[in-house]
Amino acid sequence: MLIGIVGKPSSGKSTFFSAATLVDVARAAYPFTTIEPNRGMGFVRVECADKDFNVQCNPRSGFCMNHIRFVPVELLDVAGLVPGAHEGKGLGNKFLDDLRQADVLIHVVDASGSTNEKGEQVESGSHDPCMDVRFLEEELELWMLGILENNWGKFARNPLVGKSQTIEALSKGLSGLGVTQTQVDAALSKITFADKKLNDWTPEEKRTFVHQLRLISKPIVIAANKCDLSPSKGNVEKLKKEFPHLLIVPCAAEAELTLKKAAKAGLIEYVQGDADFTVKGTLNEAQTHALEYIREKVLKPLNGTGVQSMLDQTVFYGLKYIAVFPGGTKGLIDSQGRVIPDCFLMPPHSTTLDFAFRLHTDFGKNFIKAIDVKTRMLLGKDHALKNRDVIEIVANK
Ligand SMILES: Nc1nc2c(ncn2[C@@H]2O[C@H](COP(=O)(O)OP(=O)(O)OP(=O)(O)O)[C@@H](O)[C@H]2O)c(=O)[nH]1
Ligand SMILES: [Mg+2]
Repeated sequence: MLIGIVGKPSSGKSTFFSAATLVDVARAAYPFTTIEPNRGMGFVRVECADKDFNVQCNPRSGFCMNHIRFVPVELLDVAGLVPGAHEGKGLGNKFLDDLRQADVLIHVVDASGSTNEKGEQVESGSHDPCMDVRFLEEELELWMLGILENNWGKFARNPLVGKSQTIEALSKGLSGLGVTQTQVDAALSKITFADKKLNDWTPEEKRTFVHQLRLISKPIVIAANKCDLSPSKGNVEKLKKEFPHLLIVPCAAEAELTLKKAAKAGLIEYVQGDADFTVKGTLNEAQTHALEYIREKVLKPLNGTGVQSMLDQTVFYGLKYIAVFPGGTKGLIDSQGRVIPDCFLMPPHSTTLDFAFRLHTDFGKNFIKAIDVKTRMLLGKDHALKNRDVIEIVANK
């Protein structure tokens, strides 16, 4: 799972990335602080299956605290995006290209309205963040359209017969975007002119198709950032009213980063995603003041900083993924004696066979049956998995 973090300059992308991953990267109040993309691991929270069996797991990756499993997800922080980026404005297309492999995009918006569309500082509350949401969708789609247009001549010239040929041709033409045939098929099912020869598609029809494909292949969720600043409250309401179809999560990335750093330094006890912290060490006056500010301005009104919640909601609510634990050959224990060492994030509608392939191609190819470890029920290859299932795969050796 790769989550791209996008938005205009100075909206707080790198701060969000750093808060989620604790990777130290350049952050500053001037546009284009980030040029080269930053990659790191964040985590999503899952109620661990070890709780159901009254055991303690030994995660191979991520960690588990009080039966809350933190499952790794990869994050990619890219350069800021300005209007006209698809034509080369700002840093141009380079960072759009960095996003090809992303499964979903978290759009970090400056909800305080204190930066303009180029990321320059303006009076707090004076810029309307709704404009940023519209422009980002537009830029992404124009970028995709550009790639489609560049390749159009290569695949649309010959008269194509039938749906499967159209899907194949469009997927080839868009292969640079990391778009799959399934996604192209799904986008075609949303448009009314899918039966028309590609050569007869009008410019408007190409744009409509690209919009549907973007919704499917690069869905966008909104992190309404800088919610510690007062104009954010009204702006979050405005954003939710203007874009009722989008997942919008208020957050304060700077506050999350401060809390995690204070916890790392042993000054406070803070579990990411929690709505409060407890002081452990001796704080000086400035530290006390900063942490109290975060408690009053962020944690109390938002019930947390929103950063962890954004990641959780992106994966489980936005993408509707489920978490599935593999059971070992000895029930919950793998061959090296570890208890429930893995947890996999699977797309919606995944079956036991999909899960077998995810564990190992050989398990998929030689699949015999699956066992629901919680109920000991036998499952066939087409059985649809649900969140927090523990599944043992039985395959021919
Ligand atoms: N008040 C407040 N400021 C924030 C918050 N998050 C980030 N900032 C500030 O916003 C400024 C820009 O942050 P960055 O993380 O560098 O922004 P960016 O989007 O990565 O910017 P580019 O790399 O230039 O595109 C910095 O001064 C941060 O301290 C927040 O939650 N609240
Ligand atoms: Mg940055």
